Amino acid sequence: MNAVTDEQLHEQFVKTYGIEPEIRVTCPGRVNLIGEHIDYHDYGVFPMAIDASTVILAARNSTNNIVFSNFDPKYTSWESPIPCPWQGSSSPKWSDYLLCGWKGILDFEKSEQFGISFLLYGTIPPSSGLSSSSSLVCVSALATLCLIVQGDPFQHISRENFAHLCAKSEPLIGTLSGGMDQAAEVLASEGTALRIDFNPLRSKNIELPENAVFVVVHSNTELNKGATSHYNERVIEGRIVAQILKREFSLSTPSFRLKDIQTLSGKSFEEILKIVEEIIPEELTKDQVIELIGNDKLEECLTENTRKFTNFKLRSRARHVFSEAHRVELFESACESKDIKQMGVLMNASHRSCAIDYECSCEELDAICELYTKHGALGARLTGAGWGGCAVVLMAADDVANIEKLPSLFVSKPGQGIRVHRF
Ligand code: ADP
Ligand code: NG1
Ligand code: MG
Repeated sequence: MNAVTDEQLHEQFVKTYGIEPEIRVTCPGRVNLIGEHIDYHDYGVFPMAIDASTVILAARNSTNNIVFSNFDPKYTSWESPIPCPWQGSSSPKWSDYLLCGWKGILDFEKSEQFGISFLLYGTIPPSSGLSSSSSLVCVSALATLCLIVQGDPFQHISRENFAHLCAKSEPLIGTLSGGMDQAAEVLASEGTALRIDFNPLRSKNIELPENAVFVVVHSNTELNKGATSHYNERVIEGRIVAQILKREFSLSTPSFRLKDIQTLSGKSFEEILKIVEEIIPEELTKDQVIELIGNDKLEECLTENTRKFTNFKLRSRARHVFSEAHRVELFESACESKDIKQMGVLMNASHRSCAIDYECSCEELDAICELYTKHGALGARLTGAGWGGCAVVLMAADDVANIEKLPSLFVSKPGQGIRVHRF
């Protein structure tokens, strides 16, 4: 679709609903520079917001209906009378992402349901690792909040708490996701990347070296995470590793996040990686997991829609998580000392680890990384959950001419976070 102007969107809203919009919320997508599949273990990550975004126009209506429509006709409109009984979805449609944000805010505000009209328009390539899904959740949550409270919504709830609320709401579509995407999209400031840490959620603005250019390249493949079980499988495998390590270190914490286990064990990254090689089996069947940790501990790891899994890869998954978390630390130091070569080395290592140990790449993504590396990229890696979608490539500014003829989606500079305009 061609770019749509604010005026066209406004006109479409009035035409669709016969009322004026009260609010416009704009939320960016994000590209993760490094730190993949570790946010759900509470390890720090290193994303930045991008210019591509999702926009929502919103108003209260007097019809006692919740109505969502999309400027792009390929997304069919959705409507429900209130009270709407929605509690989540296991095969999400686009409207379900909006319902996540809507429900999160109504529950938080302890608000009665009321009639609302939303019109959505998004320019983030969907299912491509640039987190279009979270931007739908966040625009919906903020629009709902702004229809309930007056003035600046971030005087009412801090940006951190709002991002946390959105992160807790998105799993209603069935993905056991971490909090990176909502945090990146809510906490970003224009011009700087972010180092985000969890539990409690906090972020630090980090300036990227001036001679570093990040290019986002689409592999022309997509994966809708909500419609497959790859992502949840990885989360569960990590939880099982955590249970085995807890037993090894005699820890009594209820947490099954690998960062908590590492912290409580007092082990360095090098030490814990060595222990993983020594004691974590490469692969186990469900029965073997039960034999090793007991049925109760396995049950703690599973959710209703992950109970069906029968085989678990463990050692290589753990190797990825601990080594990737370590790479985030090293990347931050390299970035601060403006060592872009080292940043590239770490991005390449991250891609290898995602591809080989975490098995979340695909042929097309590997080919993109190879192609750009051949043309002088310092680093290239998949971004987001993977199995399709986009790669992020680091070029030295002087070498950008080398890639002019290659397919690229956009050159990315750190963009701003979610924002609201009241008409
Ligand atoms: P991503 O990596 O982009 O977050 P997900 O698989 O998590 O990918 O989410 C993609 C889903 O988000 C799509 O299948 C669609 O339901 C929804 N989505 C993304 N962009 C839009 C849009 N502009 N309009 C409607 N729905 C969208
Ligand atoms: P994408 O691919 O943008 O949906 C997902 C998760 C993140 C994180 C990354 C992998 C959601 C909402 N987001 O991102 O939490 O785990 O994969 O690093 O599921
Ligand atoms: Mg997503």
